[in-house]
Amino acid sequence: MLSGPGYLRVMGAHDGLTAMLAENAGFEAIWAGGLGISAAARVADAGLLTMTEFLNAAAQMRSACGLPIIADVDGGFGDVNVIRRMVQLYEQAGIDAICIEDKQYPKRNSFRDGHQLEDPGAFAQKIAVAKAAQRGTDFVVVARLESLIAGAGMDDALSRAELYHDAGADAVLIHSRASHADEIREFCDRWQRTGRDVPVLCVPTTYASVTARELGEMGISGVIYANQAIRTSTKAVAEALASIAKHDSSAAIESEMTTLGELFEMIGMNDVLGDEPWQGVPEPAAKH
Ligand code: SPV
Ligand code: MG
Repeated sequence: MLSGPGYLRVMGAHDGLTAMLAENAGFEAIWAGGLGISAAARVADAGLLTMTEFLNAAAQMRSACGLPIIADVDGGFGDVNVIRRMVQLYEQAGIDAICIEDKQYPKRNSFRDGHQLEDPGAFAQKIAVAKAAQRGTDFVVVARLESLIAGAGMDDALSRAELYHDAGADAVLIHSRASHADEIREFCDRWQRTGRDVPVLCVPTTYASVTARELGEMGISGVIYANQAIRTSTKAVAEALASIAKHDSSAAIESEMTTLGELFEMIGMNDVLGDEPWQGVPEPAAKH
């Protein structure tokens, strides 16, 4: 999935409908992101939702769109035994990839403070167990590096990346919250010099002015827009509801809303069976 030429643009979704909207907009993959899924439930992104809640959200996206799905699974929800079961459940649900991050429980969202990195060896073992647990050959395990987020530095990120790759990671995600892409560029340069042909993903939330194409030119294989969908919809809904409350009417925002016809089309209302009279079982086509 991540090993082809060029880079994937991966859109963060939090439910089936946003996954479908991402597919319609032309993205190449879905990020079933913990922040988005948590926010949609109005719960903090702090290791509070259970694995089942994360999995159900990803499975709903699976039903709603045909794109590859990379599921954010925080630190893996537990020890290596939990990791093993988690991989099997995600794979059975048709999820293409999981991304496990090297932070201790309870994790904090990467744009907050107070991070505790996992011991590198213990995390490498989680990756090895995850890879051993998959039943098919195509399932992808992404090891997410939080060294730059936790202030542990670039050397730590690179040595962990090598360790996680040796443990079987199919790809790494280098997370940065710098306001420019210098850290991403440096990581990619140094990673390429190791001679390891392993895809690198990134999340350009704070360095949003850098395009996916520019990140691709630095050596990035997957650009994840992790939270733009939930942030867009939150703002749009809040503004629309405020307008209706203020005017005691929705007339002022009619043109800003999806029409009922468009919504019906999106959710397959036109394919609902049973609205037409029973015609009997169709005759088989005549053979010549
Ligand atoms: C998420 O979308 O939940 C992520 C990415 O983990 S970030 O919020 O950028 O840490
Ligand atoms: Mg997350």
